[in-house]
Order: sequence, then structure tokens, then C-alpha cells
Amino acid sequence: MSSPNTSTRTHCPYCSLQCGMTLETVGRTLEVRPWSEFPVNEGALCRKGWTATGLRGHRERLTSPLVRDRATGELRAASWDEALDLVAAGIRAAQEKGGPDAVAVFGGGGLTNEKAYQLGKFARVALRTSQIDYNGRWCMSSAASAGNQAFGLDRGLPFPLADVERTDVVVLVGSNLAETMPPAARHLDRLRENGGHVVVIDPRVTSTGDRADLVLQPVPGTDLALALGVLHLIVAAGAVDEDYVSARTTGFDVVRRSVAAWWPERVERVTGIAASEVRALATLLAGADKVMVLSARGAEQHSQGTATVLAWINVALALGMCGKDAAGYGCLTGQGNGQGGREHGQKADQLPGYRMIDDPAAREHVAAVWGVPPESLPGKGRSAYELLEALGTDDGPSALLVFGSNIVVSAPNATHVTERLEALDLLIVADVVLSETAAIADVVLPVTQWAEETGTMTNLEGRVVLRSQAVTAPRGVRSDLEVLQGLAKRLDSPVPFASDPEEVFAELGLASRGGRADYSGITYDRIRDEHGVFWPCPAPTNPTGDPHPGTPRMFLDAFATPDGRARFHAVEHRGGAEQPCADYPVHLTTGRVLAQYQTGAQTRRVRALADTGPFVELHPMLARRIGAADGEPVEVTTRRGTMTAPARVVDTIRPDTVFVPFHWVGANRLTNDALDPASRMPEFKVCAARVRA
Ligand SMILES: Nc1nc2c(c(=O)[nH]1)N[C@H]1C(S)=C(S)[C@@H](COP(=O)(O)OP(=O)(O)OC[C@H]3O[C@@H](n4cnc5c(=O)[nH]c(N)nc54)[C@H](O)[C@@H]3O)O[C@H]1N2
Ligand SMILES: Nc1nc2c(c(=O)[nH]1)N[C@H]1C(S)=C(S)[C@@H](COP(=O)(O)OP(=O)(O)OC[C@H]3O[C@@H](n4cnc5c(=O)[nH]c(N)nc54)[C@H](O)[C@@H]3O)O[C@H]1N2
Ligand code: SF4
Ligand SMILES: [Mo]
Repeated sequence: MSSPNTSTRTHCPYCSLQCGMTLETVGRTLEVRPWSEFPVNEGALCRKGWTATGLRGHRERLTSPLVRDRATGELRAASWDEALDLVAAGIRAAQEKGGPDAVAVFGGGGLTNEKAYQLGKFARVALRTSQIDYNGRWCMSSAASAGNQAFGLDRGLPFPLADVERTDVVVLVGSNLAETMPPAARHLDRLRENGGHVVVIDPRVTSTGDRADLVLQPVPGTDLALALGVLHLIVAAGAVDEDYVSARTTGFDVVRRSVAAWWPERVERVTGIAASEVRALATLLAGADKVMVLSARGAEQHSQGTATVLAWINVALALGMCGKDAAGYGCLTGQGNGQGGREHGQKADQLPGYRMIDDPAAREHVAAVWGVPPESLPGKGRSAYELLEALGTDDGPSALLVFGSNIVVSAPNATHVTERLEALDLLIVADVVLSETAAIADVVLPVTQWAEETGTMTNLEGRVVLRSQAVTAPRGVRSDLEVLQGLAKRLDSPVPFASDPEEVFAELGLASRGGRADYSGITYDRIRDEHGVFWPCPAPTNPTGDPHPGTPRMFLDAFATPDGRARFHAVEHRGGAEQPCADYPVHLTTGRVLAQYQTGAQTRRVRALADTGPFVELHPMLARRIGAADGEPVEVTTRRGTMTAPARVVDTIRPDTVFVPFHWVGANRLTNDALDPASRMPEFKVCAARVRA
């Protein structure tokens, strides 16, 4: 490994903003300092970013492989050779019995582009399994599937985030960005200083809502009906941009008819939002020159997530906004590499460059880069939740390798999923700490974390940034790339696997070349100099040609569909898969708080972030009805499980809804595993529950 610098410019280990930061080694400690020139965050970080070095040297950091001792049933330390030999032997045994698909791989949207790429290649080339998917299915997959259907391409934001400041109205549908990407909230403040308006749609008034001009509080799972109602009023007001619709889109006539019956009073009955507020929103949008609709998990993590996003895209298209400067639709992706993680082949149906695995030309291109025959590549596998459900069943995988996900805490209907993990013959988890998933594994592989390795990430804007190694890794750990290299060798992979990130990135560039997410014109040196490069960025066809500038703004002239036009899609409102009833009378929704990241595997171990624990947020009216008091334990039960946590009584949530953060074990024992038919996204954001004091 290269010797550490004393001052290194890099990016945060957590969310999709990928804030720039400077890491300084001061004696033996590593300190976070601002990197003011990096445009995305201009030196600002949230609490998680400032304390990101808290896992370094932590006593719970894994520094040796662990294997489960047959005699005691406990995990014990092992050498790398012993652990990797055991994994390779287990994989062989599983595949001899059950064929290539007996081994499955589960990846993560926090992995660097290099790791995501290598994991996809490892599955298809070294394991020859079709059974690979990743936690991105639980993140922005509904927005991705809607973006692909409407625009022919999915890039979270098709414009730089700072464009928010130059629009007239921004509508945040199910985003709490003041807590989930705090430095981004400054754009909302600046937009308002510039005379623009912020609208927030969320069943709770969050700290994002506190910065808004208009807050609408829908019943969870009804954002789609609200979009239909807003479009109904836009049509009625004659505010449709007919020239744009006829020049740049197809399919509006059917959509126009489909919203005809969604008058505001009907919207009020379904969404719980007063008809006057629905009218206020439509009036604001109809009168604005530039409108930006941004969705996040609140609107997307539903069994109708894709349809909901399509309904909001319909609103943006009808107003003529998509492809217009400082306007349009975007999805706020979530994980550090939520964007890049879905472009390089760890998704069941995709190959690098956002190519589809069932496309013969895509298979041929990627197989040539990999040096294997196209027919040796497996086909499409199961989606994340379907894969987990199949584990240990007669026709499902009997071994699973997990890289970068803590499934036991993050999966919906988690008790059921944990049973599936326990039914495996072999569970292998690569992680930096003993997560709840690693704790039930047969083999645990300790890996390097962000400051100890180099790699690229693609942030929510499609900006490819470089995370540079700042310190040497603790003795005993290996990088994910080294782990995959070691396993590929033991499995007699037909081609070798590189472990140097820059080498892997160059190969990824070739594999992505000509694909929808083309990275072939991007190099580490360029990213360093240019504060990141936006894909698509093809290499020049002529080697002496000018480099491609990258693509900060997409769809300005045409959409990525065959005819260049965006597609309207008529969608129907159905609502959450599980509606309240006499036994389970309230809506349960889940989400995040500022100080914790995801399943908390990393942040719950950072002492400076330990001020909040789990809680159940509920309205004073509901608290009174069940006899609950602020700070006292309440029990939440759904058809799948029960959890208990202190009540947090606030008048900012709908009285018919309770909110539980999912950073602590418990929330996902409650959630519903109903899936969106297109994206296979589980319904994390609504189910029916009972609350008791
Ligand atoms: N602090 C922190 N920041 C993070 C993360 C983290 O774990 N912690 N994770 C990162 C990741 S991976 C992601 S995906 C993003 C997520 O970022 P967000 O989507 O902003 O986060 P959530 O809290 O999941 O959901 C946002 C809001 O949706 C609301 N909501 C619930 N149900 C509904 C509904 O039916 N309709 C509407 N309109 N709103 C609803 C919730 O009340 C919540 O305030 O955050 C990223 N940033
Ligand atoms: N109820 C409910 N559930 C949800 C959600 C919700 O809103 N509500 N949100 C969903 C969403 S949007 C997401 S993104 C998922 C997140 O779910 P997970 O991905 O399971 O959550 P993380 O805590 O990010 O888990 C990442 C794991 O990888 C480890 N890790 C970190 N970096 C590396 C690395 O470089 N290599 C390896 N090998 N391991 C690494 C971490 O220590 C951690 O254990 O949760 C989903 N679950
Ligand atoms: S906003 Fe996201 S990227 Fe920025 S410091 Fe916080 S967690 Fe890190
Ligand atoms: Mo996410």
C-alpha cells in the first residue's frame, strides 16, 4: 500500500452527497477538516461526516478473519488462508450439489464503483452464478425504473444539485434532506432568498418541512393520488405546456383522460390533504416558470413506488419542465454510491455501463472485455428480496456472500429474512465490524474501510469522485478487491482479478464504453483535477481527440428513448398493500434521523453520535387515546412482529400515523415485504400497525 499523506482530499464514507473533506493525520490521530473548494458541500459536513473517523482504531473494528468453530458453534479468529480456503471449499461443495446458482452474492450501494464492478464480474465469471443482487433495490430502484420508463435512462439527478437555487418552485416528495443530506439544505434556503418557493410532502413536519413555504401531510402511501389531483388542476387551469408536450413527449392524451376524475375533494378523501391545500400547490406550480420535482424514499419505498414516481414525472412533463434549465424531475439517491453501485453490474439484470444482461450485444461487449465467451455468462437472477426469500429452499441458493450490507437489520420482514439466512449451509460476510449479519455468518472477512483505500464513488448528481487513501489499514484486514482476487484464484477463475483500484477502474471504463452509463473518458487524474466528472463521459473515438467534458445536465435536446421523446404513463392509485383495520388501526412508516446512518452498523459505534436511541414518534391525540406518555415505552405490533421503544410525542406527525427510525434492530421486524411489480422495491414506508402503552 502507498504511504499515507498527512493531508488528503477525499469524500465522506456515508451518504450520496459524497461531501468533500480533508483528512489530516496529526500524530497518530486522523482528523476531519473542511475542503471548502469542493462545490457539492462547500466545506460543510453533517455530524456524521465530522465524526467519520470514529471507527478508526475502534475496539470493535474487525482485524482478523473469523470462522465458526464446529465444536463450540462460536466464531473464532482464523488466518486469511484458512478462511479463504474454507470459503472456496464451501462454494465448490454447494455448486457440485446444486449447480452454479447454488451460490448467491449480495452487494451494496455503499461499495465503490470498482468493488461493485468487480463483484458483478466475480459472480458471473468466477462463480458463474446468475444469483446476484444488492441493497439498492431497497433504495432508489422505484425511481430508477420510473426514470428508465419515462426518459429512457436513469441518473438520480439529471442536473447538478446547486440548480435547485435557480428554479422557482422545488417540490420535495418524501425527502427529509435537512436530516438525510444536511449540507444540501442550504440550496433550499438560498432558493427562498432568491424569491423561490419550497414545497415539502411528508406525513411529518420534519426539519426540511421547517424550511418550506408549503407542507402537505399525506396519509402514507397516497402521494400518487396527490400527483393525479395536481395534474387534474393543472389541466383544468390550462397550464399544460402544449407546445412542449407535442414536441418532446408522447402519451399525454391517455394521461389527461386518466386524471379527469381526480378533483380536489376526492384527493382530500384519499390523501387526507385538504382540498384547499391541493389547490394551493397546483396554483403555485401552474404559475411558475421553472418547477423542480425531487423525490426520495418517502414516495418511492412503496408497492406502488414506480407508479408514484411516474405520476410526479407526468406533472413535471405536463408543465414542460424536463430538459429545461434549472427545472425537471430528479431522484435524491441515498447511499454513498447509490448511483454508481447500480451501473456496473451488481444488479441481477445488468452488466457494466448500465447494460442489460439479456441483450446479446451487451453480453458480447462485456464478455470480450472480461476475456470469456459470451455464452458462459449467466442470465438474469432474482431481485434482492426474492433472492433472500429463496435462500436455503429446495430450488434456492445454499451459500451466500454478502459485501456491504447488514441484511438482518435492513431487510423488510426481517425475522423471516433472518430465518432464511440461518437456513443456509454457508453464509460469508465481508465487513469492517461485526454487524448483526456478520454475527450469524459462518465466515467473516475483515475489510478495509474508506480512509484506508482508494476508489471512486458516483454521487446523487452522477458526478464521479475519487476517494483517496489517507492512512494505512490496520494489520490483518484486506480490501474487498483483494478478497475477491484471492477467492477467484482459489476457484480457478478462467481470468485473473486485479486488486489495484485504478487498474479495475480502467477496466470498468472499457466495459462501460458505449453503454448508457459510459465512464470510458474518466480517469483518476481527471477527477482529481476537476472536482469530479459527470457521466456519460465517453472516451474520444480518435485517440488524439479532445476529451469529452462530461454531462452535468441531461435531456436538454432529447431524451434517451429511441425517438428522443419522453413518455407519459397513465397510472392508477391503489394505495398501500396493507390498509388499517380494526386490529391494526394506524399507519406505520419508517425512516431516518440525522445522527445515524442506515442500520447503524457504523454510526452506532461512533461515541459522539450516541445521543439518540430508538423511538416511536406519535401524535398527542393518539398518545392520549392509548395512554402513552412522552419518553415511556410503547409497543408497536404488525402482522409480522412487535417492537418496544420510548414514545416521542410530537404534534408534527399525522394523528393516524406512527414513525419509527430503522437504524436500530426492531423496526424491520414490523415492515411489510409487499413488492413493487416493476422495481421489486419493498414497502418500507407503510403498513398497518397497533400501538399500546
Ligand atoms: N442521517 C442519515 N442520512 C442518510 C441516511 C441515513 O441512514 N441517515 N441514509 C442515506 C440513504 S441510503 C437514503 S436512501 C437517503 C434517504 O433519504 P430520505 O428519503 O430523505 O429519508 P427517509 O427518512 O427514509 O424518508 C424521508 C421522509 O419520508 C417520509 N415519509 C414516510 N412515508 C411517506 C409517504 O408515504 N409519503 C411521503 N411523501 N413521505 C413519506 C418520512 O416521514 C421521512 O421524513 O438518506 C441518505 N442519508
Ligand atoms: N424500515 C426501513 N428499512 C430500510 C429503509 C427504510 O427507510 N426503512 N431503507 C432502505 C435503504 S434506502 C437502504 S439503502 C438500506 C441500507 O441497508 P444496509 O446496506 O444493510 O445498511 P448499512 O448499515 O449501510 O450496511 C452496510 C454494511 O456494510 C459495511 N460496510 C461499509 N463499507 C463497506 C465496504 O467498503 N465493504 C464491505 N464489505 N462492507 C462495508 C457496514 O459496516 C455495514 O455493516 O436499508 C433499507 N432498509
Ligand atoms: S451529508 Fe452525507 S456525505 Fe455529507 S457529511 Fe453528512 S453523511 Fe457525509
Ligand atoms: Mo438508501
